[in-house]
Amino acid sequence: MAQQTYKLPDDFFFGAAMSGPQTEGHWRDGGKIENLWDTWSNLRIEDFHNRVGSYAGNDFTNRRHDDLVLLKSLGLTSVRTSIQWSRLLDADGNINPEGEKYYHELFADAREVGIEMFVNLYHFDMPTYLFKRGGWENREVVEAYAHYAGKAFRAFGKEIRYWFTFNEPIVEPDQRYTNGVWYPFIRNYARARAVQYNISLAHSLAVREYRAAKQEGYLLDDSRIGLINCFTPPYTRENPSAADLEAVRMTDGVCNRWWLDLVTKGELPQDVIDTLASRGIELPARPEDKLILADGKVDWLGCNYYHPERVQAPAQDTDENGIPRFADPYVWPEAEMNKSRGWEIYPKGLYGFAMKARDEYPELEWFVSENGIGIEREDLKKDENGVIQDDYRVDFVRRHLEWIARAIQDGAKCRGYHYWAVIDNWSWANAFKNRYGFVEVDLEDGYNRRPKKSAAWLKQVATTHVVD
Ligand code: BGP
Repeated sequence: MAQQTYKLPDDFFFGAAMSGPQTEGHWRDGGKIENLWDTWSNLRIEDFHNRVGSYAGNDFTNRRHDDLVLLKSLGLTSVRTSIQWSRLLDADGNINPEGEKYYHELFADAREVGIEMFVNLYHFDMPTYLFKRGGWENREVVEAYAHYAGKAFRAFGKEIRYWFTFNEPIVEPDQRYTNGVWYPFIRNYARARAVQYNISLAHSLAVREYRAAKQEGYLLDDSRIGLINCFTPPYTRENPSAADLEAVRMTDGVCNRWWLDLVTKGELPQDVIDTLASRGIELPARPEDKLILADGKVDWLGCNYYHPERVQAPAQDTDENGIPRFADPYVWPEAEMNKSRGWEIYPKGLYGFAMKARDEYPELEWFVSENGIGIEREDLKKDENGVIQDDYRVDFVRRHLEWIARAIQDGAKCRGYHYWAVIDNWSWANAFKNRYGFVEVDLEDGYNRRPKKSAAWLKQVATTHVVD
């Protein structure tokens, strides 16, 4: 695309995304119980030494006021983080007073600084004791989540305007139950879909709790509830076969339409459920579930976008572990890659999602809830003053914002942009090696913050809404 200047709307909000487990630290303080990352997953991180992982986060709890001031000074007006279930509630499901106090203080800091906090309730961080009872495969855990959501709405309802039930609910079924990448490293497609189904119920029950709490006067009148997922239209090869298009339908159905239908229509896509059933994958549905899912409609949506999905017809019906395959990855010969992360860079994919939302879900308002580029060993890219020279970050974000601006011109109801993660934090993939920030966190220097070269550009765009 030829470089030209784009203007984002004046009321388009610009901010930062982060999560509780990736930033807070203080994993055993203030009555916090353990979650999955605390208990197991951090053990896989090399160079552990209590400096990385959820144990220390990025030292946000100690620095939160200064961090919010820093974000504000970069022209940002909103920040999304998550409440940690394992900090807010104890193992009996009661409010942990110190946890509640922590979040009241955080939200008060944000108000004082002039930052609007967006709050998400779940960022892959199930309390360990609930995971031991079966996690998302157990209906009691689904109900425990709804109970937790109800407590959070009632505790902070007068302080928070923008609420989200889940971040990327498709990722836990995939990473924990299909790909075997995250604890408990399972490879079982049917169990993954059962988890996905139960998370859909959990989302819907939480929305039900939200509406009830609103009616009871616990929430701000203009508050909103939403869901955040990673969305992208899947692309296939040129001149696709019928089987390639079928791979597109199922990839889109499981990853995108599943959630889009849930949050706009209060139902799940029947064609997807039928195809799963035809391969022997039955969801753990009960007669009362239709009414629960019907309550899953939201006020708006967050779209996390990092890379496109490229798929083709699967070479075999099942993989070597007997897992049914509906699609194989397709490597586009012209793909531009972020080699650090192994993700394709394709800014136009955001435009693709925007047009899909405009055409197929015309009432739906949404915003870009995460987008960013993670690079390893950025410390090798410092100039003589110790400032990381990250021109690639400017290039990445500018190109994505251009496609957002074009989508808005073409009628997309996109209301804002949150960059992941303006201040470096630890990554599920590889701890602190993979850095996303416009601001460096120096692990060798007490977690000190130091703006990278790109920070000046971010400030310019966030304050003017002019992308050039
Ligand atoms: C998203 C998650 C974030 C963040 C980001 C970057 O899927 O919502 O929590 O981690 O991806 O991914 P990674 O840290 O694996 O590089």
